[in-house]
Amino acid sequence: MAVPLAEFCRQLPKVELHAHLNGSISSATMQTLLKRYKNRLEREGNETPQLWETTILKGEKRALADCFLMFKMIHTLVNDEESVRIVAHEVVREFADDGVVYLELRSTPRANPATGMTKHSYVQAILCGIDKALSECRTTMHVRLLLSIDRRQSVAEAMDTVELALAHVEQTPHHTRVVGIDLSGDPTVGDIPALLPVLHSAKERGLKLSLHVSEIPQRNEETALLLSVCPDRLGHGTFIHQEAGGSPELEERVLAMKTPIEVCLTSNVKGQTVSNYENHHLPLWHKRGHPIVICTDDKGVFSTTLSEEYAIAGETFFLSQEQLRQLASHAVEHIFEHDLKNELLKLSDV
Ligand code: 6MZ
Repeated sequence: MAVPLAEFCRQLPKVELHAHLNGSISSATMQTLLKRYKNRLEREGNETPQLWETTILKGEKRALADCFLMFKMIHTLVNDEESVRIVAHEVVREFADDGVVYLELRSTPRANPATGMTKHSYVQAILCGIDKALSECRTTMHVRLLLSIDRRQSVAEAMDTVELALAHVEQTPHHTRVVGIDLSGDPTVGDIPALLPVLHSAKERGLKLSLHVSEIPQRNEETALLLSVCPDRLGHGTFIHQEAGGSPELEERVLAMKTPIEVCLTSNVKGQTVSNYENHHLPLWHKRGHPIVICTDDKGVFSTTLSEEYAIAGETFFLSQEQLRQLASHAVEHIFEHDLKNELLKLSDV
């Protein structure tokens, strides 16, 4: 008898390639962070400021702009090395529990002079949390990290992130966890032409690139510029395909480049860039045989899991369990850690 879809998707060995650390915090961890934050304010004799919601529950939606307000709120709570360690540890543990065998997390290095956290110690704290989670993990799991450039950052800040990533690679040449750079942040802001040389430099110096492109409509020109850097993967790309409101030229260019697209179903529906699951661009690419990878984006903010995203894709687009297994297996080809591909392919073939 066939295994029910939800259970099949949970058991499937999965690869998560698009997960923002601070967007992936579960409500349970958020409670821990809130308690820590309130205790600290009380100790210092300060009043707790108004706290907003940090998760969009099942069946609810928000404007994309409101999602970015949630990240601001989360950053208020994740404001020192210990909170970063807690978050990285819990997020990795939860992905492991969900059957993820290879995880590429991404996060924007942040300094906070008030707590002594520097961008360097921020990254160290993530690595420390990942190591702790892996040491406790009962199953095989691999984790890598991309450092994110926020679109609103200056060229100097973006370059600092590239240098930080390269410094980590140099310090740990044979077992580096930092494998690349992500470009993300509010898609309505930022000076992309100014950031292009930084992205080129990262690529030339050996870092992999995953760039958010066309997450909102009418960004064809900007997306064309970002494609000129030859990114290794694209985040969202919701409005590239001509049937999704992009352009035939852009669609053909992406098809010819064969650049994998990280698709985030629930994120796009809850953030209201896509009206419903049925109207998502996933099947448009899948039909053309273009590589897509199902991802969560922000499993905490959007209240989802990678297993649920596979199940939603299966149900919405009438994909068989065998097709879902193939999607999970093909995702391995697009990981940024080349040396693990064979080992992971064996896992996903069972
Ligand atoms: C663009 C996003 C995003 O870096 O603090 N981020 N950027 N589009 C999205 N779609 C909803 N979701 C998250 O994680 C939070 C940060 O990731 C980016 C934003 O810059 C957000 O502030 P980190 O770990």
